[in-house]
Order: sequence, then C-alpha cells, then structure tokens
Amino acid sequence: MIIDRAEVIVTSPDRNFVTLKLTTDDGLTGLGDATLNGRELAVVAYLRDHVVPLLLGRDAGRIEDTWQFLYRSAYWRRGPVTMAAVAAVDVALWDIKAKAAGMPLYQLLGGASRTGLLAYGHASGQDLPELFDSVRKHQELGYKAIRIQTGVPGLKSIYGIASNATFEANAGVRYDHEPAQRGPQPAEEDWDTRSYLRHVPTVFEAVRNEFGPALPLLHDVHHRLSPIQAARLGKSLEPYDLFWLEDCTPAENQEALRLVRQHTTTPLAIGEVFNTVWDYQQIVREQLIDYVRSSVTHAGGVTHLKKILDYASQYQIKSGIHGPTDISPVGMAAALHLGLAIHNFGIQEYMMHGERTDQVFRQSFTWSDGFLHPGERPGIGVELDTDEAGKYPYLQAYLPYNRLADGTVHDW
Ligand code: GCO
Ligand code: MG
Repeated sequence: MIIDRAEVIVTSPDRNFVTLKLTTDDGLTGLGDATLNGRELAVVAYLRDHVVPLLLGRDAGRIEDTWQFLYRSAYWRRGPVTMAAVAAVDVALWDIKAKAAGMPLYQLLGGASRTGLLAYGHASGQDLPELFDSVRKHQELGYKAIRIQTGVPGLKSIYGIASNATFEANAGVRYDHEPAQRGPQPAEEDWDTRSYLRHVPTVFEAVRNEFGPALPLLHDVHHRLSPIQAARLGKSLEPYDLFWLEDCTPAENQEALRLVRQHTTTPLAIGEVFNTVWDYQQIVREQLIDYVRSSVTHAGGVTHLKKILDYASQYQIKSGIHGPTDISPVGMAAALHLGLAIHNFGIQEYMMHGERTDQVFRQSFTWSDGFLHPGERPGIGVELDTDEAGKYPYLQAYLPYNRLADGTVHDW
C-alpha cells in the first residue's frame, strides 16, 4: 500500500471545496477535505507544492507516523492552513485503510457507540414570523435540535440570516444562507452589541412560547462579545434552557471564558476556529466549556480531533463537531464516523449541501428522523465524481466582515 498518486481537486458546485485524493499502487483511493473558507487556494498551494511531493512513495498504512512527520517536519506549528492540509492527508489515509480492511471507518475507530447521531440545523429569520416558519421547515425536514439566529432591529444584516446570501442552490428548501459570497471583496455588514443584547432574550422567550420547553435550541454569537457582555447574555438566556451558546467571545482569548463561566450556567461551545489540542489546553483543564466545536477538516483530521475529544472526555466535555456547508461531504462523512465511535458524542451540526454538491460528492451517509449515520460502505463512504467536479471551476469568494456605526472593524 504505497502512495502512488496525490491530486488536489478544486471544485465549486455551490461553493468552493478543496479535496485531496490519494491513490495507492494497489489501486485503493482515499479522499480528504482541505476546504478553508475564503482562503482555499492557500491550502491548495500548501498541499500541491509542499505536501504532495513528500507523500509519493510513502506507506499509506502509516497514518500516525505520517501525521507526526507532516506536523513536525514543517517546523512551523499549528495554524489553519497547515492543519487543514494535514487533516486532508489524515482522512484520505483513514479512508484507504478502512477500504483495505473492507470496513466502514467507524469500525476501525472502535465500532458504533450509538445507533445514530443527533444533528442540529440552522433556523433563521429577519423577524419572528420568518424565524418561526424556518423552525417549522426544519422540523418538517426532521431536525430534532435547532439553532436560532435572528435579525436585530436597526441592523441591516446579521450573521446567519438568509437575506445577505448568494447561495442560490435549492433556495427555500435547503440552506440559503451560505455566508461566503462570490466576488472580489468581502461584503461589509453592520453590528451593534447593545441592540443585540436587548433583542436576543426576547427572541428566545418567543420561540419557547411558540415551540414549547422540550426542543433543544442553540445560538451562535460568532465571537462578537466582550467577556462581561457574554456573561450577561448567558445569564439572560438561562430561563430558555439553551443546549449551548456558541463562540460567545473571540476564541483566541481562552481566559475570557473564566469570567463568562462565573456568571452563567448556560452551556458553552467553542472551537470552530481552533485547530489543535493545544488551543483547548486551558479551557478543557479548567472546565470552561461544555462542547468542542472543531471540525475534522480544520483540526488535523480524525487522528488529531480524536485526541482532542479523548482529552475533553476526561472532563465530561462532549463533541459538537462543526458541520456548516463549508465542510465538504468528505469532511462531514469523516466527522460522522468519529462521532459514531466516540463515547463523548454531544451533537453534530448538519447544514445540508446543495444538489450540485451532492452530485460531485456521492455519499453513503444517511439522514433519518433527525439522526445521521455514516453508512456501511468501506472507507468513509464518499466518492468524488471528477467529471462533475470539473464542471465547476474555483470562484473567488469571501466571508463577510463587520463594522460598527462609527466605522470600526468588529469581529464577524
Ligand atoms: C457555524 C459557523 C459557520 C461559520 C463558517 C465560516 O457555527 O456553523 O459559525 O457558519 O460562519 O463555517 O466559514
Ligand atoms: Mg459557529
């Protein structure tokens, strides 16, 4: 099982995706997702120019050794570009190993710890009627847990709301609020913390009144608050029993969560922009979070995310693996195998991809009554149709950014 070919495939069916495809001398193939939203081509160059030449001729069975070799031989540590590239290699090698074993990957990770993975979707609306419609639509699609994002009076656009989107595929039924917008410049959005803090508790009160106490509700703050503001929000949302409050402060400052924690029992989730176990050292040890948000794609693959989750499990912290549309079906499938196998699974984020994406990436994972399952196909269960992929060349796209009323750039 020697790596014979390594191809970096860029395709943009509904949005940009970067995929690494490895082929062994005995004809097995493996796929890994290397998509880094808005900075895709940096990972392409890292893989093509610096990783592919190192892979050819290596034993495809040596997954841990290849991980350590790529990570340590670069000398430069961590970072989203490096870790997405390492992740793609790691997942492609797991895919190959599981195919060689004739088993779905979750079997090699210890076998199933549950029958399916509870997943949450994103409901959103500019106002309450629009939001309620979106919640109902998600319930019709089977979702048993729902993230709630709404417009804030006085703000033109806000994170997670459909109106600022250009994601046209399957609008209205599937996800129509893909935040990255195609074009040469990032879109500018506006932000006002005081209006937001006043508004959000009223939204959750209305949602609870409409949908009852049982439905698990989540909310993403997208790094916009200071520690004391986040503490206040967590406290004001306590009556509405959130499943979690996500990224309440900018993730770089791990200590910020101490202050938030002192003031609220609302569960906290963080980490979609983290990429190594070292980013979690303090917040896990001090039990400052309840859910780990890293994706397989951005945190060094199955090998490394499993280490993060095993570390977290010692502190009763669970998984909440990142699964927006910028994680390709390859990254999603890898997350499902890992989530099925680990004991400390919490919830899986699941934003459905558009139909064109599903044509490019043929998947074996299933969605049924609010639960995901990776399927029984050997490997991770995703195959890439290169002819379909070739129809959709890369298109420049950026995530939006925020400015305050006085023009100051703010976290998005
Ligand atoms: C989430 C995330 C995403 C990010 C996106 C950035 O919780 O799903 O916040 O929607 O904005 O992944 O690339
Ligand atoms: Mg998020």
